[in-house]
Amino acid sequence: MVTTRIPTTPFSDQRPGTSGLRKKVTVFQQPRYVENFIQSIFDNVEGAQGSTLVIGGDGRYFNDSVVQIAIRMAAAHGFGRVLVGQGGLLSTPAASCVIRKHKAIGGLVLSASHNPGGPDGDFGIKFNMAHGGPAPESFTEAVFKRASAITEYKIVDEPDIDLSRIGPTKVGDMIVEVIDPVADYAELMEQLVDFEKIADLFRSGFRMRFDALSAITGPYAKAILESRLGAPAGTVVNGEPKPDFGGHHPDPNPVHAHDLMDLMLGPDAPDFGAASDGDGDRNMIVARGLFVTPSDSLAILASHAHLAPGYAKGLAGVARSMPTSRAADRVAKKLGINFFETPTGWKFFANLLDAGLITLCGEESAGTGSNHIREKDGLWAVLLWLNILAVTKKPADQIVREHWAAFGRDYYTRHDYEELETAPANELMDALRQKLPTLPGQRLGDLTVESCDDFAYTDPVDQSVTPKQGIRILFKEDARAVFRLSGTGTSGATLRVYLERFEPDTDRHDLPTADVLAPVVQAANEIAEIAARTGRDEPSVIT
Ligand code: VG1
Ligand code: CO
Repeated sequence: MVTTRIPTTPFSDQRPGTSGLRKKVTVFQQPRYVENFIQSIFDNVEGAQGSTLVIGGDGRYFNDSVVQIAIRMAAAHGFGRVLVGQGGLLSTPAASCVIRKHKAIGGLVLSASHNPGGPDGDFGIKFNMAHGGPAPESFTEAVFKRASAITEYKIVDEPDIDLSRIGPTKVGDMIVEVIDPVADYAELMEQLVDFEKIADLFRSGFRMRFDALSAITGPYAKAILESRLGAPAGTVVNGEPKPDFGGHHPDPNPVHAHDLMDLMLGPDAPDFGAASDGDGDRNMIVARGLFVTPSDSLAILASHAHLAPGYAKGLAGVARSMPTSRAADRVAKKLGINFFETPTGWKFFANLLDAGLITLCGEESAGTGSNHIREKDGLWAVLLWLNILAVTKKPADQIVREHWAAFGRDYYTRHDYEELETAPANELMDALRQKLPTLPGQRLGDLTVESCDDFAYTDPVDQSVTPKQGIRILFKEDARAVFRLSGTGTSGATLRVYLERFEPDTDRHDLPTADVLAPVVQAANEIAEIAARTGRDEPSVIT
């Protein structure tokens, strides 16, 4: 085996964001760009010698090239074994599952998740730790520091391996095992949800559509829903992963998954609809005639999880990201279990899960998960819903309405202003911060500001403090507006404005969301001077 040390110079932009390093494919295609970043990760992995590393991605354009580079670099770095999904594929939750099950030291997850793919789209690289979850900020900052001063990387001079054949081969002294990307994951799902009951549900004539948006979940959903649980062939649509996601924007929300929305709101709607994102960690749930907001879905899963075998003993606690609606808080309160509010991004849940403080967690951006792995998990959420539907024998929309009747409804929407110029977007946030002391007591339309802050999080396990995680404005009328800048975008800045209002009155649970939230939208726009500072009258996407 010939290990070569290649001299290199740093790139200044290799700082990981909310979920790994995400850039345009063309940025990653610069010579040495991928190698620099992977070397900077490996240089921060303690105990790499002889250990197991997991590699896999969502199959987007450039995935296969980076898998081969990563394998050659892993061999040069002294890893003992690499587990790689067949075809270089592993969904993000499956990667987390494989890392944990095979006691790997960590994994390289190649994905830009919900961002579009293809030669003009996005690519990403993320490192997950031995617990299966995204690396904490202390690690990603160390990677950035290393990448900013890197002088060489190591790689072995070996040919590409055949990723299509399951089984072991050698690259230098290192064993590479090409594994079935679905098997370990499917086995884990079987322990958590009642496959028998769900199979009975399908046998009884229950019909659903799962839209994989031509991304990674197709093979997983077909293997589990159609082959194992007996859902009719054709239940999974857009089930072949494609390098450009067939032109789909693989973000499962009512705007980008509009085909599913049209079906579920139309006359031929099946009983249940679901979709997942590029790398399989997000889920969208649609009842017949009713989109279930991810915030509601988290709350509903929390209050019904005990109906599934994996959660029959009840939950230790629930956590949600700060911008997620407060629906889950009410469930936690009623159940008398722990509750935590974390910054955006899955990495903040890992400590709480590891410490056994929570069992379920979720984000408004369609991420839901549990202590079974350390990533959010799209198909798992769908299966847990199916388990609940199979046990309660109620239609999904009835479950949602009964939840609202019991706990009240949190009307919720998110306005995204994409591809803003970076400077004015930062100025908008700075100006908001400056204004905070003057806001309490201010009246905007019918709303009065009760309190506001710049969210800072102290991790209850390791006491690490993460400041400046978004501006929260709470109104006396039980409404809330949250502002933050995205950490996953790849061009300019994206301003996210999260808007919600609580409605306890059952008679007011069937109003159009946009109408209920109009005063909150108005107040938020005014406070942040959005139109004046961004030059935009309307958000780019409303979900
Ligand atoms: C977005 C979401 C966040 C999610 C992150 C990664 O981050 O808001 O909730 O955890 O994407 O999801 P941001 O910083 O752009 O708001 V995934 O499925 O793209 O890995
Ligand atoms: Co994702």
